[in-house]
Amino acid sequence: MRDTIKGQVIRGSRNIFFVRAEGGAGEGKAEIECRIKGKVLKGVEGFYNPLAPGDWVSLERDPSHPGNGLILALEERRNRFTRRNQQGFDRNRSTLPQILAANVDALFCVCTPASPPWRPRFLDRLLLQADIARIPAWIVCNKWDLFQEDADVEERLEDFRRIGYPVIRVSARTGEGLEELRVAAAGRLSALIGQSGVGKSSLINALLGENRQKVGAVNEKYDRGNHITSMSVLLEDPGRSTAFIDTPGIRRFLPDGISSDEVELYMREFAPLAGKCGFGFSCAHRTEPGCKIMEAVHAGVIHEDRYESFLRIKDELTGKAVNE
Ligand SMILES: Nc1nc2c(ncn2[C@@H]2O[C@H](COP(=O)(O)OP(=O)(O)O)[C@@H](O)[C@H]2O)c(=O)[nH]1
Ligand SMILES: [Mg+2]
Ligand SMILES: [Zn+2]
Repeated sequence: MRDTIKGQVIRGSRNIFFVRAEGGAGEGKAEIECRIKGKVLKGVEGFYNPLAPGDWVSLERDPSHPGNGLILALEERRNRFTRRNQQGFDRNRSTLPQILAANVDALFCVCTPASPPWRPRFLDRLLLQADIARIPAWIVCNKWDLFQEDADVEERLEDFRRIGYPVIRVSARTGEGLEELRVAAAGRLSALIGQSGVGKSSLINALLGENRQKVGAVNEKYDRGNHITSMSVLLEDPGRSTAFIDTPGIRRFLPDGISSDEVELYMREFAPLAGKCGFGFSCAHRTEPGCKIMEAVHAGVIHEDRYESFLRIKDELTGKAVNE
């Protein structure tokens, strides 16, 4: 290893990270086990984990552990996808957000029409976070082989498409729709995010053409998760042009990085109406006369379910309600 080299974080926990970097004279890229030099990394205070897959860092040889590295600094991030998932979140028990992926080109929000059940409100939250982080998001509706006539699924998928999120219906099992997903992923670093059991790891295996990630059973309790992936991990195709970050299954999701009165600035079909209500920015969008957001709901410009998500998220961010 040269004095100081650069590498990309592939996986890690709170204090041990695997970084892919030039391994030394003519060795090519290698995964180096690293620790943070001096234990604290500048500029990443306030998070549960200082580094996530996708991050670029500089490192040097660890003098006390030959073959290992010491991380010196984090290169500036292009973006980061974070989550808060603690139950009973409130101002006093506020917990540190976790960084799930960094420097990604695309976010694939994976959902299912069934098994686990269709949960569009959860998608609303993932998409909101994608927009907060300014990461282009796709909806990937996996297990399409299990789809049976379901007006709610069709209607909500159509509404997501209408407000500007591309929707891909796919089956990791039958291969249906996989080509469309492959095209969307080509040449990019994409993070797959969604509840446990929706098939994130199965999709990555299907796209990479080999079983790189463990696949779990869908837990009958659905909200428990199978805990096969507890940390994010970056996986690349052999050509190294296309890569994926597999993320841990998420049960609850509270948007990170905005306050309760900013939700209307980030939910994309609400944003053009923010501040336009009769009471301007002080409108709570619940009962106020001249509320442009409620008018848009009545006119069908904002879907009722999205409005319901909007109100719940606002409540949760003020600590009034517990995450669903
Ligand atoms: N029917 C069906 N089952 C699938 C599909 N994709 C994944 N599964 C199954 O769903 C379960 C969970 O998959 P997994 O990839 O571990 O989900 P993850 O938790 O999101 O990574 C496994 O039993 C998979 O075999 C699909 O397209 N159709
Ligand atoms: Mg998985
Ligand atoms: Zn209003």
